Amino acid sequence: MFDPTLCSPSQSRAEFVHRLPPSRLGECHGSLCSFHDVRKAKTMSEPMGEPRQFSLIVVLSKDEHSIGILIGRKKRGFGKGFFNCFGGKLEASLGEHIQPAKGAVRELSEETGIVCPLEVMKRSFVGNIAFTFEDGDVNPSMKVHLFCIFVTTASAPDRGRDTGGPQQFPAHVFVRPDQIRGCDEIDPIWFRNIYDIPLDNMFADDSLWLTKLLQHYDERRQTETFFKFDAWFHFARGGAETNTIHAYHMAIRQDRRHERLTMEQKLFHSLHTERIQSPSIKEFKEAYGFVNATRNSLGKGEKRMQFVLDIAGGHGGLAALFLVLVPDCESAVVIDPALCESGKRGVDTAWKPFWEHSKTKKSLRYRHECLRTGLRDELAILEQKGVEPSNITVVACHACQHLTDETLEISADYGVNVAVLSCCQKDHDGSWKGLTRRLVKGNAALSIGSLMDLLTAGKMMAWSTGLSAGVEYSVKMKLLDEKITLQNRLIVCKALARGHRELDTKREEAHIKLTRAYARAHQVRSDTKPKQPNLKTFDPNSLLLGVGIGLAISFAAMRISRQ
Ligand code: 8OG
Repeated sequence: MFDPTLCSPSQSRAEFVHRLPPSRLGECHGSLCSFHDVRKAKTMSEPMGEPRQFSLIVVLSKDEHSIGILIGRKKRGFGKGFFNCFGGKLEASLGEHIQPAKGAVRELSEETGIVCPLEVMKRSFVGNIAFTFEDGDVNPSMKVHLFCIFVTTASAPDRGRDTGGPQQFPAHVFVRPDQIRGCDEIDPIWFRNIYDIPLDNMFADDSLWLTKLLQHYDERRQTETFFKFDAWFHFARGGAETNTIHAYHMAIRQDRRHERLTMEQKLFHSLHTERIQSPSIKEFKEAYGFVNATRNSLGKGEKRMQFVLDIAGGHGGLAALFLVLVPDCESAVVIDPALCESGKRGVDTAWKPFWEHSKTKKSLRYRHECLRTGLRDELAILEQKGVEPSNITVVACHACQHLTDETLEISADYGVNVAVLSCCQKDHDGSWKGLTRRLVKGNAALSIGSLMDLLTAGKMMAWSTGLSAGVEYSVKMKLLDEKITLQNRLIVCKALARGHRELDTKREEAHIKLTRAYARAHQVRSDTKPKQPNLKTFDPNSLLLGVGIGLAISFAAMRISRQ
């Protein structure tokens, strides 16, 4: 819990230039016990009754390069003239003692115009700060409930949104550019360079905890680690006038919960904590299984999913998960004539930050068009750009038979990889349906869905499939967890150049085996012609035996004729 770096000067590259000198910041205590010992020794009168309760909200912003902070100059009240974060006294009559986040929402809105939903504020709780004073009789003790939010200036299409971001902490709030304004109590000002904040004109404790918090987010902008702490500060007499600390203790809880979670759990949490209904949890699990099975079948490290085209992908959840889970996946395009605005927003809110912060630049695009024109056009564009067909994968989740057939057909025309999970399989001329009733194993008949999928896989394995594009397909059928969906047969077709070693070698091996088997069956050696009689190879012993038998027969015949 104790962070020793709090006691030493900042180790970071950038320094807070206006930080108060150590003589004003008091002694750091590694334990709460030793802090309280000093506090008691340095207090003229013990605080009476319950501490007064306040809210305090740190407002941050971030762009690609840095984070900024919004602070305000106090025009009146405790600490008048100081710069500070926003907040104020909790109103018990409004239920704010029970729900401090409520008070934080109210104060933030009054002092800055920023409207933060209560749920978001609750999630943004950082910890409690206890302030005690040497002259406790004049300055009663205080308990501050600290919150921290990030705000993003929303462009017109985003205005309907109030929250975003993948993790529950720190939360993001969207504001209109003209929304932030002050009030008669405080004037808000942005400090785009956090290291410039006027710490010499702020409460002394800010030089300790606020600098730590800012450094945390400045250094870890790309991660979602929490920075939570509780702190205790004991001020020397004189309160805000002397603004000097005697002793302090900070218990930092760098919550690494999210670091321990698997990627699947993080993605799930993101949907859950943002209360997103579309994509649904079922759709998430299905898409997650789809991406992993495709990745395993197409082979990792081959860049086969560099460009993904998602057919009838709706909200784009599947395409988004390819971007998140496949490091080499650079671009995903959803081709679907239907608009799914709320689902798109859900995907964006829950998962965009995961691919946005990856090392490679990635993009998700929507094309509202049917696959006949949309897919062909996208493939033609990639072809024109000189993209290798083997680096393109077309995917379709829950495609009906017709969609499956066309998706596979177009993909084979262009010689690209393709993975489909079919549903509503149809037997066009009805000739297979009857057969399924007879194809019984034990008591279980083969379903028409399974049979049609096998036939579809077979079509892709046919010698002629992909011929015009110079490829042939290595086809696998993967079964997703049937607890997620019963339509769980994923057909993954890997495009291989004709004469590709993988298929060639297998065919060659099969040919050799067959030749040997043929030779055994016909008792001929595969590498020699059928034998012709050859005197030279006659055994001399058999010759002698033959002559002997011949003589014996002649001798016996002579004796019979004499009698
Ligand atoms: O309602 P009023 O503006 O007086 O509330 C005081 C605000 O100032 C409240 O948000 C809590 C905050 N505050 C203190 N003391 C300190 C302090 O030592 N450091 C910081 N950063 N804020 C403080 O009252």
